[in-house]
Amino acid sequence: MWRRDFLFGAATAAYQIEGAAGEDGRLPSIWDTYCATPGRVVNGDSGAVACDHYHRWESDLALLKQLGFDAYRLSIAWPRVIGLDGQLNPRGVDFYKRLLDRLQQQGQKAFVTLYHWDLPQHLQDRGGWLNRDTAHRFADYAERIGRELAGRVSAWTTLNEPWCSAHLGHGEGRHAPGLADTRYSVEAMHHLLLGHGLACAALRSSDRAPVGLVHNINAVSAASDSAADRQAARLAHACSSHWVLDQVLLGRYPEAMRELWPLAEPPVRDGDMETIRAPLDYLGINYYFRQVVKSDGAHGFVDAPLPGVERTQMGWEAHPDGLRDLLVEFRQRYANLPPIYITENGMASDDHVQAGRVHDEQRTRYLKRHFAAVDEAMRQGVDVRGYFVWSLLDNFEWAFGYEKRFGVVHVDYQTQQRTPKDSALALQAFFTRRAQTA
Ligand code: IFM
Repeated sequence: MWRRDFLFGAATAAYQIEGAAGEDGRLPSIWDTYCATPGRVVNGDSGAVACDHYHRWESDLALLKQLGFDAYRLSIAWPRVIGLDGQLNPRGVDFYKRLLDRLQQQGQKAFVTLYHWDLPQHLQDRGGWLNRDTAHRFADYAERIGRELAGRVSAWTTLNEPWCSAHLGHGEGRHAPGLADTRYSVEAMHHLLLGHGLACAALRSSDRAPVGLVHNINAVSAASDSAADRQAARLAHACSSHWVLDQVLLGRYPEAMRELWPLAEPPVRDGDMETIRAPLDYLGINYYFRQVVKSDGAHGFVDAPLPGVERTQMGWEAHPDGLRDLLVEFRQRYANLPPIYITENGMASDDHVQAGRVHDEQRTRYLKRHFAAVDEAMRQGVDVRGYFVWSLLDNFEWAFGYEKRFGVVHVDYQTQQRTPKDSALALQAFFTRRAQTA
């Protein structure tokens, strides 16, 4: 059923796995600062050591190969590769060169993200994403690293989940830099997407690999059939899906965002929307759950979780049909929808090693059901080219620290021992069968 050129990969991100926070000239990032702020992260955890991948990358890549993935999605830590003077830091860059070379030797494709949330702290000190200049600093970084790594990358991603950077980081304070004002999230979103548009051009001038953006979406349902709840669901859906896709694919902001946050005006200047609407070679979609909402009694929405539904360790509702329905909706809404990769999908569970095994049946079931949803979307005409499980390894789950385990490979943080979970073994068996029948 899966075409042989459909890519199955695993994904990670620099801050969540690398550790080595002070090595080889890496500068502090906003997540180092956020983690060091009491009360921000569960148990006071941080990515200072994480999965120690910076020192264990060779065995981690060997495992990636052994499990049979076609591709690996990773991110580059901006503060590792660009110094205070804006020049490349060769020691940081070499780490990624070695890693990408090994992937190439192993015959696995590299999907490389430039920004998975670890903004250099010195740029935050000058306003971060609230300062328009950060978009230009991002494009400089893209241009330099694009030139340096040209030929080693199968696909570039400018930003991972700008929604989270903008809204969780600036509107709700649940992510770094920890600001909480919807006017900030609207401003940060504009500068992030401006940076994305500028970086698209910079990458294209440096390398020939396809360039895309990764957006996180979730399904949204109304808690009841009342007009107020349906209106709430319409706004929540626009906020989670269209507020990114409309800008990058249609070159305009969704009207619903003005209804939702009438006081927050994006700082658009002449020419910005054309830059933001740079054609995408592909769109990455990250999908995890459904959100059920009701009216907040005014002009907004609040969560109204359903009882009795299947949930993951995050408390997120497993709802694979939502992924299918959203993909089909996007195909109808955006005439210029590019090919899609599911760049993240997966779940957290409270996994333990018992006699050398990790029995994560819920994850295997969850993945199968989401594969089926992607297959159904493809049958309905959506051009999906690949799927990446989140995540290869258990890792630092941002404000939740290390308690939430998303890996198909278990990590013992005391010993750094890796143990493929049953879900990883099921994937491995599936990849082997697929290779035999291709
Ligand atoms: O761990 C994160 C990842 O960094 C971005 N997407 C969602 C994942 C699970 O929360």
